[in-house]
Amino acid sequence: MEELFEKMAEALIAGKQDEVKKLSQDALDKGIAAKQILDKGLLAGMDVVGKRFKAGDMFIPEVLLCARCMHGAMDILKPLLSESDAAGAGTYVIGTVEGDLHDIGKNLVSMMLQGAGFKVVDLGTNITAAQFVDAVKTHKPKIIGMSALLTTTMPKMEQTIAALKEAGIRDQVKIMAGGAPVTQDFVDKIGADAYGANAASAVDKAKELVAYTSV
Ligand code: B1M
Repeated sequence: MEELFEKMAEALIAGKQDEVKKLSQDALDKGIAAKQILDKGLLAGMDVVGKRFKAGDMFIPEVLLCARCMHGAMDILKPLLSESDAAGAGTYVIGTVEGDLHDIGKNLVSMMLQGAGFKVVDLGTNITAAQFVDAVKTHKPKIIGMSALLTTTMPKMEQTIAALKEAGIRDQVKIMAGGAPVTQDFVDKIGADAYGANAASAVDKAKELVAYTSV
């Protein structure tokens, strides 16, 4: 069984979408639980991908291929996983802020978070402060993540935090911000809880925030 998990992780790291899907189906046919396939095969592979990406040994196109492998296999596994199992790390609401249509980085972060076991609610792009507030009320996430690629849309992050405060729900959620022009200093200044410099570090920070809120 371990050999099958290893093959699955290796195929995922190599970005072989059909093979990952086939190996996942083979494992199910052998009676292996979907949760085990997710944890020991797919997430084990994504963990390596995250580490290599962070170390600069893998690049965005390769990471996107791995994320696609994950998605392909998840299509088979999702119906067999209970919601609580699939979202072991908690719910994460993500979106690109108002006025900003860039979504490649956000999508990458979103896929990596799913790979790490978060249930991701992706609001899309051009998301207003009011939409973030509504999403927190509706989905009750542990974390919300805002992405901005334009210097002109960065202030929307601070406005969103102000709107959450005004709605009285700031303390119910951790807030993460990222995107090319965003820095740790900026994140500190606007009062967010964590800065994600890239997709891999966003996942690490999200895990830390969840561990912190679970204590
Ligand atoms: Co735009 N654009 N763009 N663009 N674009 C930039 C951002 C720009 C730097 C290009 C430049 O001038 N050199 C510039 C911004 C300048 C500034 O504000 N200082 C710019 C501009 C000006 C514009 C327009 C205004 C151009 C125009 O119309 N005159 C316009 C704005 C549209 C709008 O949003 N309202 C525009 C449009 C576009 C396209 C539609 C053509 C396209 C977007 C397509 C899409 O996203 N679907 C586009 C692109 C592709 C870019 C560049 C070339 C690439 C961005 C990208 O996807 N990078 C970009 C130049 C550049 O960055 N080199 C540029 C790859 C991506 C994986 O990286 O998004 O940084 P990134 O995400 C990283 C991290 O930042 C982090 O993790 C990701 C993975 O490591 N991260 C997070 C991101 N979000 C995170 C959230 C987190 C944590 C980490 O927690 C929640």
